[in-house]
Amino acid sequence: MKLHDTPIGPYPARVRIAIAEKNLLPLIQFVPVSLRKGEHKTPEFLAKNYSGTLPVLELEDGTFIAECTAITEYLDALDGLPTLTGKTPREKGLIHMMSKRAELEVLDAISVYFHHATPGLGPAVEIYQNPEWGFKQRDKALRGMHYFNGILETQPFVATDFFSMADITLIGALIFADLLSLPLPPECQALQAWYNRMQQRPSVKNRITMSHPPAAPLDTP
Ligand code: GTS
Repeated sequence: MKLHDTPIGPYPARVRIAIAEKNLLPLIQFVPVSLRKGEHKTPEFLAKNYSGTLPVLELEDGTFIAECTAITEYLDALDGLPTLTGKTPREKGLIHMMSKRAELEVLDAISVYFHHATPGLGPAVEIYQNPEWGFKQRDKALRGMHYFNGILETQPFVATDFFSMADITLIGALIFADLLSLPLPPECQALQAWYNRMQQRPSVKNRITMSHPPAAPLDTP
């Protein structure tokens, strides 16, 4: 399979974390796409993903799957032993709901802030910006962080009692906040403690370097 992505992106990070959690790295070939050069808006790329966003998973039969949740569901189902998206109907419902909530209330809001109230990907890509909307979305994200702080005061993970796609989505949001130097509200201590814990997971820690081939062994004469 091919993953069209960019190593440092917060949305690609979500799929990279899922790949590592599911031990699927040997099956993935990474295809870099430059957002700053606008490669994701070319007709060739739009034919792969109408929305013009990363990441996109390309299957061996030429099928393209976009959207982080859809890609994660696909990868999680491959071995018939879902660990990230839930086994029971209750788990599946809760994980889907909390992942969507992390997207709507925090991650996507930070993304709008990035594209509208900061230089974003640069003038060639950001052809329309509305800073007022961007700052409103930043404030929405900060309110969302307070909501998740409350959740994490009473449970160890975002949706259930185990690590799931909902945690991955919120991790993506806080990676985006880090990239933009948008600090977590200091009173969100449970959220900060959870994030510190999540950053210790090898899947999160190694997400950027995972696409680099291992150093070649030294040639011996
Ligand atoms: N809903 C999509 C998903 O879940 O996959 C959103 C994907 C998305 O916004 N990806 C970013 C993107 O393509 C990648 S990154 O910013 O995290 O690196 N942004 C470019 C753009 O022009 O929106």
